Formats: sequence, C-alpha cells, structure tokens
Amino acid sequence: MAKVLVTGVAGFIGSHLSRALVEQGHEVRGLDNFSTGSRKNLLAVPVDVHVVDLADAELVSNACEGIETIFHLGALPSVPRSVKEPRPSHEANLDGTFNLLEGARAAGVKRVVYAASSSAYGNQPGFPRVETMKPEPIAPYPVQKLAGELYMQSYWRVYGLETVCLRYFNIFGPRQVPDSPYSGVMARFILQMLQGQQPTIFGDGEQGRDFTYVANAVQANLKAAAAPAEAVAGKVFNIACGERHTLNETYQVIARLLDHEGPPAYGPVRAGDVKDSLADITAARDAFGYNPEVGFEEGLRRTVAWY
Ligand code: UD2
Repeated sequence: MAKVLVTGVAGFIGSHLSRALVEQGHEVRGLDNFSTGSRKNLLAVPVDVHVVDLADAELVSNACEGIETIFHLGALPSVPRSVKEPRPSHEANLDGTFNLLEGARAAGVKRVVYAASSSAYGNQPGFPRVETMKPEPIAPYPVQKLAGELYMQSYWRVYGLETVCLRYFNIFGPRQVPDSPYSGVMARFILQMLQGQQPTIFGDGEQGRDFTYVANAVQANLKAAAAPAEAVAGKVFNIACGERHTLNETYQVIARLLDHEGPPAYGPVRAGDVKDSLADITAARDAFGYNPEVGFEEGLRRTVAWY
C-alpha cells in the first residue's frame, strides 16, 4: 500500500488517523515535535515517527521523500493561544505549512490533505456556514489557518499538487489534551468535573458549536485522500455534523454523564471568540461521500468513557 506522511502524528487527530491508516494497510511515516503531542498517543501503533519541527525546512523536505499522500495535521491549535502568543502560532501554523508544501512539491508528492479551521468564517451573518461564503477570520489562529488554505489552493493551481482543505468544526474525543488552558472546551470540562472543580463558561453560554466527534474527522481524511482529483483537488470542505449545540447544553450533557452536580461559573467572553458555528456539510457529502456516523451524545459518551 502507499506510503503516507502524517504531520502532528502524535497529536489528538493525528494519532486517531494514523491508527486508521495502519488498519487500512498503509505504511505510515509521522512527524511531530512533541510540543502538544505525546508518545502515549501512539502506543502499539506501528508508525515510523520522526521528531521534526515543521520550522526545519530541510528535515521536513527530507521527510516528504517517497511519499504519495500527506495528511497535514501538525499545528499549534487554539484561538486564545494565538491571541496571547501570535508569533509561535504563526510560525507553526503558517511557516510550517509553507515548509511542508515546499517539501511536498520538491518530492513530487501527489496529494496533501490539510487540516483547516471553521474559525475562518468568524462572526459574519448567515447560517449554516457554506464554503462559498466570504471568510472573516477574527484572531491570528484563523488567519493562519485560512492563509494555509490559500497556499494549498495556490499549489494546486500553479504546481498541480492535489491539495484538499478540510475545515474542521470543533473536533472532540479521546486523547484530546484536557489539562492546558488552551484545551478544547469538552476535554477541559470533563477533566474539571472529574477533579471536582467547577468549570467556567466564557460568556453567557448561549454560543453554539457544531461539535464533531474525531472518528468523523478520520473518515473525512480517508475519503478525501481516496477521492478522484476532479472531485476534491484545490477545494475546501466543511467537516462537521451539521448540528449546533450551545455551551450551556454541552455543560448539562457532560454533567449528566459524569453525575456532576452544581452549575457552571460564568466569566467574560474570550477575546477572538466566535459567537456561533454551524456547518452545511453538503459539499463533502457530494464530493466524497462524507457521512458523520457518530453524533454529539454518542461521541460524548465515548469520550467520557475513555477518561
Ligand atoms: C476553534 C474552531 C475549531 C478549531 C479550534 C482549534 C470555531 C467556531 N471553532 O474552536 O474549529 O479550529 O478553534 O483550536 O472557531 N470555553 C469556555 N470555557 C472553557 C473553554 C472554552 O466557555 O474553559 C468556550 C470558548 O469561549 C468558546 C467555546 O467554549 O466559546 C469553544 O472553545 P474551544 O477553545 O473549545 O474551541 P473554539 O470554538 O475556539
């Protein structure tokens, strides 16, 4: 089977995807600088891991040799991290993406599947979000992720590198880092409740998210990698469930699953936060048969069971 490269291989989504790729019989090479990823995430997964920072253009380029498809998940995630420390975010998310594309081009890689972000839509009016809407990124992180998309599309148009951008909508599940101030909200709330702490909702809790279980993101990657170029190359796709859940509701569901009592605390709205998020997933369905199989509650049940 084909040799594939996964950047961010030891991270949350990267480790799930790598397992699935190995199960499909692919030979997986992986890159990680272990800034947020962990070796534990890859226990018993036969992946050829190289400790490489995406900032190192030469090592990144070497890692692309002999590869047919790249899944580019390596990034420094989090909107608030990018607000607090824009430079390291920029270097990892945008310079790193550029280095990867240059390496891919030089090595004659066929396809790159890129982890883009729903944060690109910002706070413009109009729901659900459709890929043809004009992006309005607010914080540095969405700007970096969106600029990465534009680079992906440019490399398709100019060099014929088949790039596919998957705009993830709040992916959650097992192995998401739970104990950082920049952790995704679900992981954070679960750990805090398990530790008997009172989670804080930033804002009034009525902001909505199209929370998407990680298995759906894995499915999207596998299908986007296998689809004919005419259907996906140079294109952008929302990857979500097509359902909106408020944070107040999310808090209640997690509290019920964990038998946690007591209300959340409320704090100020986070700088750069998006107020609402809901995806139209028709484009991914039509182009490569994406079909989110694990919904919000089932995903949360599986996530809670993992802790
Ligand atoms: C954004 C993107 C998401 C992904 C992610 C990567 C949107 C809509 N989504 O996620 O697709 O790219 O960035 O990092 O832009 N919150 C609390 N309490 C906490 C932690 C968070 O209330 O302790 C709130 C937070 O203010 C926000 C919501 O929970 O309204 C979700 O926050 P998040 O950090 O999990 O993800 P978000 O939406 O920034």
